[in-house]
Amino acid sequence: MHCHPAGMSAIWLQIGQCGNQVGQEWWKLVASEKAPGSAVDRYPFYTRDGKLSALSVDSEPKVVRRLLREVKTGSFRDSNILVGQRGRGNNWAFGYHGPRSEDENSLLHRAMDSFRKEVERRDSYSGVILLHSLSGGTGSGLGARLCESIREEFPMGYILSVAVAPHQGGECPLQHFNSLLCLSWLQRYADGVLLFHNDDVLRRMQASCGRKIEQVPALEPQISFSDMNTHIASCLAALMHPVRSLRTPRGTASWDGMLSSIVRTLPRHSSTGKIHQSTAVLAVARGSGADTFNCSLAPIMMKMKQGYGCVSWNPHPLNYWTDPWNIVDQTSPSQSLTICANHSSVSDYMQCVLEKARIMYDAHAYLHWYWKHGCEEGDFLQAFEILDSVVDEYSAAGDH
Ligand SMILES: Nc1nc2c(ncn2[C@@H]2O[C@H](COP(=O)(O)OP(=O)(O)OP(=O)(O)O)[C@@H](O)[C@H]2O)c(=O)[nH]1
Ligand SMILES: [Mg+2]
Repeated sequence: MHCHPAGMSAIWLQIGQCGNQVGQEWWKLVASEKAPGSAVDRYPFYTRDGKLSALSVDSEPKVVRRLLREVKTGSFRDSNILVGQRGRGNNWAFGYHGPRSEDENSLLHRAMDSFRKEVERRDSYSGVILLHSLSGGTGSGLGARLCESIREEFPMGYILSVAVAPHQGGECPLQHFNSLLCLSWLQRYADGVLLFHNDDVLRRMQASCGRKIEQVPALEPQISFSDMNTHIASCLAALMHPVRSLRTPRGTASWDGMLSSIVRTLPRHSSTGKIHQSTAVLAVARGSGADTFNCSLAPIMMKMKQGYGCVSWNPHPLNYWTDPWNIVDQTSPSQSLTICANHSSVSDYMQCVLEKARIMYDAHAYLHWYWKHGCEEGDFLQAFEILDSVVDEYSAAGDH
């Protein structure tokens, strides 16, 4: 039986430096020769003529140029590569509205034209997966604009955003405004957001190589962006690569142990002491012992329900997929367990964005950069309101 995760016949749209660099690792992983060979598995990521189902958009050429060198030559369709002349200077407004002098030939219009053609190239269009950062001018601003335009033009297709949140330590003062605006746009126009927080990604990778967090200041990570992107790409692959629930020879996977170590890293409660909860959880088990996951299902499900604090009003909060092939580690017999949860701890991050953005907004700091590129007060007020209500909803998640 084939399950149909988000990847099926979807278009991958990578935007800005971060989006393209994460995309680079993603395509290296799923388009590699070692990836499972059957045409069915490769199908969702390619169109019939063998090109990747992907568009690459950036306001400046250098990152995309590198992408084209790194991913197998000819796998991207030339007309799906869309670059501009200069970056958007970490400014959401500049990314969203573009340079004033631009007209129908703008990056936005060119990207939408290519997107439309990519939709027409397939029998059925199911949706789009956006890869982008929440804080770069292009990734957040043009990302938000493309999300909005795609929703308007293809209202029935789903939109999943894979968004990367910046290091909290502060790389750029505009990041809080950009994240605020981008998150509020995603809340309005996307169906779902898979959030990767750069601090979390770094922390998890450091934990897995046994290094101490204190030794690595956020701005000079010994772990490079490229390492972090490989990690993000494997999480995505573990979640979105097609799965088959087939019977396989028994492995010796310790699902219980893997689950325990994942649950241990979850934040238990918010800064105000409220216990975090999940409205829904998806677990994907891959590898040679995947069928033993099904065998030990009841205790694992119980543990997952408790560990993730599943809300009582959802009668079926847990979902699981299994696959005998472990896309994440193709070198040896191995197992992986990946969990995707709608967990209220994400509201801690949003709360932090709201607080920092509010302080800057009240002090009128940096706002002239946003007015200059076409933003209005109403954009900010609406964004504050939307994000406030998301935080409130998470905080009331268990109360129904
Ligand atoms: N995980 C990860 N984060 C990245 C990467 N590149 C940039 N970032 C993060 O993305 C944010 C900056 O956004 P970029 O994607 O570089 O910006 P952009 O979309 O190209 O927009 P402009 O350059 O402002 O036009 C910062 O928070 C960085 O930490 C990357 O390769 N991996
Ligand atoms: Mg850039």
